[in-house]
Amino acid sequence: MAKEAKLPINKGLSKEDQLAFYRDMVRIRRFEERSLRVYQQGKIGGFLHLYIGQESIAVGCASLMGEHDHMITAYRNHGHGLAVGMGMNECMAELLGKATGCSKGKGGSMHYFAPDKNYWGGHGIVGGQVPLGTGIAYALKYKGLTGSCMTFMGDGAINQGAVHEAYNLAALWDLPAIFIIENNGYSMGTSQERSSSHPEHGLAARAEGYNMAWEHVNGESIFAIRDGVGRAIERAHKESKPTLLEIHTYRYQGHSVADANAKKYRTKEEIDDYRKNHDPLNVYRLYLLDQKIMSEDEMKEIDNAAKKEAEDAAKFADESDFPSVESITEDVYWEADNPDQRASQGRLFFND
Ligand SMILES: Cc1ncc(C[n+]2csc(CCOP(=O)(O)OP(=O)(O)O)c2C)c(N)n1
Repeated sequence: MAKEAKLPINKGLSKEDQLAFYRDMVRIRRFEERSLRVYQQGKIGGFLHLYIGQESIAVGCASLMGEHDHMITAYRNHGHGLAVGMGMNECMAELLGKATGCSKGKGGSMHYFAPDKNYWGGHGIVGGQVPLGTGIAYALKYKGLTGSCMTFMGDGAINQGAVHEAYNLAALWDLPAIFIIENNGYSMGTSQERSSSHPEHGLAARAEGYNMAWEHVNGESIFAIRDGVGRAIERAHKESKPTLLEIHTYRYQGHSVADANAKKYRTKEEIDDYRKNHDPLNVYRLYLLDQKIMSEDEMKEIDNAAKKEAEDAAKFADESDFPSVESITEDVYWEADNPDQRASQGRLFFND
């Protein structure tokens, strides 16, 4: 890990930068742990897909975002939302379906959105976000902006047809698209080995078929993530070319918290090994201590603050109101809510 910290993009990081990465990862973990308890109290309807174990990816990627860099992801979307700066209150309230939630309580766990932070959610159809992310990259190029769109997907999404149509167009049209496979080894209860046919070089090597650059990245190291993603952002900004990254990671919880078989398709030894030896938060924590960048006391302080923030958010969400019945038809079509800005064929976004 110490060696990886010296990777080019991580040179010259200040103590504040490194502390912020740690704080952001801890905030995601404590938020998720608190939301699991809220779920167990029966206050969350529908699904809850936890990101615990993958925090380094969202935080590493968000730490590299500039003015015109965007993010879009699938349903395991809490980590990315918090990493780009969404507040715990609006995130927790959304889980409970409250009007104070980021999607006014109408989206729930799978549909966090913060367009003001270049964060385009939160999508439940496996692979459905990939053509959308490619469209954002297209819009950037169309508008002549120097930016990129990071589109996250699970290893299960890689076999969805629309994903490959999007890869093809991104490569064909030289779009500043960054496709990030968060390979946590399983799609629901099926291991990647049993669901994906792939060449010797894994899922990322499928990019070869599209003449697209690709890389494998070690997801347990935030520095390795920043390094690989940094290169992809540079390629997008300077050459307007896409990249496919396969970041190797793990999730400790089941597919969703309603996954009763979470411990059946993976051995206890496998889960314990990841927790003990490959946990991105712990690996980073040990690095910060070893390099004397942070003390145990500073870490405790960050941890306590994150726990309190999550506790306060749970209270805020609990005390918030549900959306009114009258509001059920709002936020379905932009044009219905904004008759004065009527547009056709989606040209509104491209015209502004
Ligand atoms: C088109 C489509 N097919 C099936 C599903 C049901 N489904 C939801 S999640 C999932 C597995 C996806 O696994 P992966 O992409 O590896 O993501 P992970 O949950 O591991 O982060 C499936 C099959 C769906 N939501 N959409």
